[in-house]
Formats: sequence, C-alpha cells, structure tokens
Amino acid sequence: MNKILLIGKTGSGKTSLIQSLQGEDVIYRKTQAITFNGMFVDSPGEFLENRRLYPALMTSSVSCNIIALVQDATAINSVFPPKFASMFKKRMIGIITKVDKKMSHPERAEKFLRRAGTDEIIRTSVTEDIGLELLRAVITRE
Ligand SMILES: Nc1nc2c(ncn2[C@@H]2O[C@H](COP(=O)(O)OP(=O)(O)OP(=O)(O)O)[C@@H](O)[C@H]2O)c(=O)[nH]1
Ligand SMILES: [Mg+2]
Repeated sequence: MNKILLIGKTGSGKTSLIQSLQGEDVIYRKTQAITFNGMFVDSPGEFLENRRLYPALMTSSVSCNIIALVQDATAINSVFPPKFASMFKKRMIGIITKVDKKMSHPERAEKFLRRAGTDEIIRTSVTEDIGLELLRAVITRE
C-alpha cells in the first residue's frame, strides 16, 4: 500500500482532503502534530512555514513513498521554495485545492507547484467533489 505525506501551508486543505478521501465527514480541525490516518500522513502547515521544522517533515517522509505538495488555488503566493521537492528522494505529486472558489486561480497554483519541483499535478475541490477520483487513482497506483 502506498503511504502519502501531505505538506502544505496552514489552511491549504490537507486535512479536508484526507477526510474526504477516507470517506469521513469533512470537519475543520486544526492539525497540531503529525497525524496518521489510513494511507495518509497529515502534517501541520507550520512544519512547512517554519524552516527550522523541515527536519520533522524529513523524518515523517521516511515511512512514505509519495509526498504530496498541497497548494491552495486562492493563495496569491506560495511557501514552497524553488526545488523544495528535491529534498525528498521520493515520488512527488502536486495537489491544487479549493478550485471551486470564485477567487481560485489554478494556473497560478500550478506554476508554484512546478517551481517547487512537481510535475504530476491534480486540481481538486472537496466541497464540489472535483478531481478526487483522479487523485485517488494517482495515489493508489503502485
Ligand atoms: N471552498 C473550499 N474550502 C475548502 C476546501 N478544502 C478545504 N477547505 C476549507 O479550508 C479550511 C482549512 O482546511 P484544512 O483542511 O483544515 O487545512 P489544513 O491544510 O489541514 O490546515 P492545517 O491543519 O492548519 O495545516 C477549512 O475551513 C476547510 O473547510 C475546498 O476544496 N473548497
Ligand atoms: Mg490540517
């Protein structure tokens, strides 16, 4: 079974995605620590926002074979440094969230994710059920 670590800014929608893919009700709950849920490893946004916490992300990535960089489609900037993906010697994917929102700009989000070093990018919305089947197919692929 694949194991996926989700990394993204605070509020980018990592936990909502996991809840949705796990068939759970999507309920807002701030992630306070590395959290395991089925095939997913959820991380708090602070681990990405604070570079001193990168080692915690690296440690969490060891047991995973896919790393997903999560970018909010409404965000006008990105906290992923260029080539962030190259820190992980793993299969990397990019997930764009909240494409349902009026202010969303998926092309901009895609540019941020490409700059970070991901090639395979999926656009999603948990509220409108967009891209979730595709994402499921991508992350269950061996
Ligand atoms: N409209 C819309 N809102 C979303 C979507 N996904 C998440 N949200 C909202 O975004 C907010 C933050 O979502 P979370 O899933 O908690 O974000 P997170 O990345 O886990 O945040 P941290 O745990 O703080 O790192 C919540 O209020 C969600 O309801 C989406 O696809 N569309
Ligand atoms: Mg969370």
